[in-house]
Amino acid sequence: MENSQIGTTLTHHVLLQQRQHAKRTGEQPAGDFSELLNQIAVAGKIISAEVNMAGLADILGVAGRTNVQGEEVMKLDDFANNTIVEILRRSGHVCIMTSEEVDDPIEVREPHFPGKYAIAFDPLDGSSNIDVNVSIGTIFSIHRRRGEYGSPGSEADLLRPGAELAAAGYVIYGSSTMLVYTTGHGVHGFTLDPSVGEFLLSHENIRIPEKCGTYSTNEGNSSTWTASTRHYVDAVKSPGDGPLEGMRSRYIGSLVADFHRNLIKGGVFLYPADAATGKGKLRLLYEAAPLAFVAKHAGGYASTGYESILDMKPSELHQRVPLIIGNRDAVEAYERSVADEKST
Ligand code: P6P
Repeated sequence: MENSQIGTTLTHHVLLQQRQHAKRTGEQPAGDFSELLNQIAVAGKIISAEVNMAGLADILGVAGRTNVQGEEVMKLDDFANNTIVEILRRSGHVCIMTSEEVDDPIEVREPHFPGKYAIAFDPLDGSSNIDVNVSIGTIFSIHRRRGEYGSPGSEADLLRPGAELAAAGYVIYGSSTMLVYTTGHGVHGFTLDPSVGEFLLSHENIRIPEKCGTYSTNEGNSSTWTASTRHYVDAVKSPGDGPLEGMRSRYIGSLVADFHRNLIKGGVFLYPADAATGKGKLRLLYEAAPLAFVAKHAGGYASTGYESILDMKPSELHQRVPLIIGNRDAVEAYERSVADEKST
């Protein structure tokens, strides 16, 4: 008889998921993934504690500079990056990583053991919002490596379509710290109880609501938009009771916060292509693809406007893409808007 007063910890939940996987497939879980996810959770807890101090650090005038003791105080995104790299390196479950903060791939070499996963992450997305106390987040994606177990990982282990991901998720540092992840069997949210230092299951099997009541985009960029983007945004905000009309606007300017709100309440986020260059701002490997994987398994969808984000084969680690993500019908309507423009 389970003791329900304890709540479901992340570790317990992952083990339950693995037992269900074992029943489905007959494969006995090795426990590697649950250990890896727990290490990501440890990094999230460490970063959360530092993020929550950031405001104080600023008051003391030490953020990002040399503090009163003459010590170099790391910028928070460097701190977050170093924390994740070191924890994953020591985990023994990662053979190679790529980070938004580091140009080259980060290989795991002796004395650490190169494990069977390849990780891409944005250690602290939206970090420019820290000084104004806006929610920010860590985004991660996990591929099972292709090379021989124990051999060094390679860039090829990372440059794979999001559809092949083993897992993806994010940690959002907001009014509370939450970890949201999926392995393809439901999207599950855990809220950090700082009094015990545990992530406890708070949002089991998240499904993006049917109604897409919100659009989220930086309308300050509208001069760079294509005609189809302008047409789409004008349509969704026009008065009306249609499923894709009369939407309210919400834009935080922090991808994880905007995505998480839409996941919980329904909505569509757009960082569309620049009409002049055809390029987007957000990164494929550690922003668009992991969030697209989460969106898919919560019943949503993500596209560049031209193709599914999860189908894209990355050409390089820090590749940028346009991103339209959220309620499936809202994203597909954007794709139709783009197709209509191409056909005229
Ligand atoms: P803009 C934050 O800098 C970020 O990378 C994402 O978190 C966010 O969605 C986007 O850029 C905001 O960009 O051009 O609207 O300020």
